[in-house]
Amino acid sequence: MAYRFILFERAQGYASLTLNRPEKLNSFNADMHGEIADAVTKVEGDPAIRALLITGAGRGFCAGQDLSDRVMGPDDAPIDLGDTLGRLYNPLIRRLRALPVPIIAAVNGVAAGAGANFALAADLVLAARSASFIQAFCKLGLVPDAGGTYVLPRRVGHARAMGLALLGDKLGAEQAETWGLIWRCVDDDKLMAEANKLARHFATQPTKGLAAIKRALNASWSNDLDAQLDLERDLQRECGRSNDYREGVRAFIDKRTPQFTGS
Ligand code: LHQ
Repeated sequence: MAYRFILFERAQGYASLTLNRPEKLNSFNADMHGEIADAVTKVEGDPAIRALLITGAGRGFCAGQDLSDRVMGPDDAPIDLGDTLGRLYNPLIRRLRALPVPIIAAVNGVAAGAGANFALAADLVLAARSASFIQAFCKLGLVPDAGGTYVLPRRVGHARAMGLALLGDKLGAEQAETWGLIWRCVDDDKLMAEANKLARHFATQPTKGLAAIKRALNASWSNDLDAQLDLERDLQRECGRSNDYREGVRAFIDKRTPQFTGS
């Protein structure tokens, strides 16, 4: 599939996906969703891709749904937004969450609406100091989607989640880091170097173990302790059978740097 609205590159054991409609602040349209879905399928199907880096071209990360697709005249029947979520956004968020490699979002500028929650679906969110997050939905009479109502209270607590969702104010990257919404905020000119460094690091790590960590931590939001202990047991059993576990122990004993293959 030829891409028009994203860039997708593979290098050094990881893939980079860049939202590429800078003149519209990389807002989502249906074709862009199709291209992202195709790229995610490539990541899922290629064991040589051991991390995924997501960013935006130009001055913004992503301004959410392209609203110029959504303009209605007074006599038009309402568009079924539930259908848009069910077909496009929800599968995307579910697939990112289930992707068995770490996902890094490098938020280079404003991330608004579904664009903010798309970024927050990554496993590690790095943001440029000048970047911001806006739960813009309330200004349109909508509810935070793309996982927003799930992830916000869990990361920042109920009071701050309510404030962000009901007011739709801009949250700067530094505050987002202080509140625990994102992993780290870095100087603008360091963002891509830091994000690529992280992706390169993950590409040399025990990929199956990292996937298991991602699964376990994500599952912990809805599991009780018993279920989580059982899950840890099952995942550890799988991890203990991996070549990378064998290599990690061997390298420790030999006092050398492990050479993980992701197998
Ligand atoms: C845009 C957009 C945009 C089109 C900037 N669309 N053109 C909704 C419905 C369906 C189902 C799924 O769920 C959703 C979820 C959602 O995502 S709803 C929330 C949608 N997003 C927003 O409400 C954010 C709208 N954008 C803004 O509030 C501002 O653009 C922000 C605060 C993001 C950035 O402000 P500025 O830095 O001042 O940039 P700007 O407003 O001048 O935008 C630059 C251009 O990008 C401009 O085009 P123009 O031709 O005038 O230069 C905007 O019209 C365009 N743009 N967001 N979502």
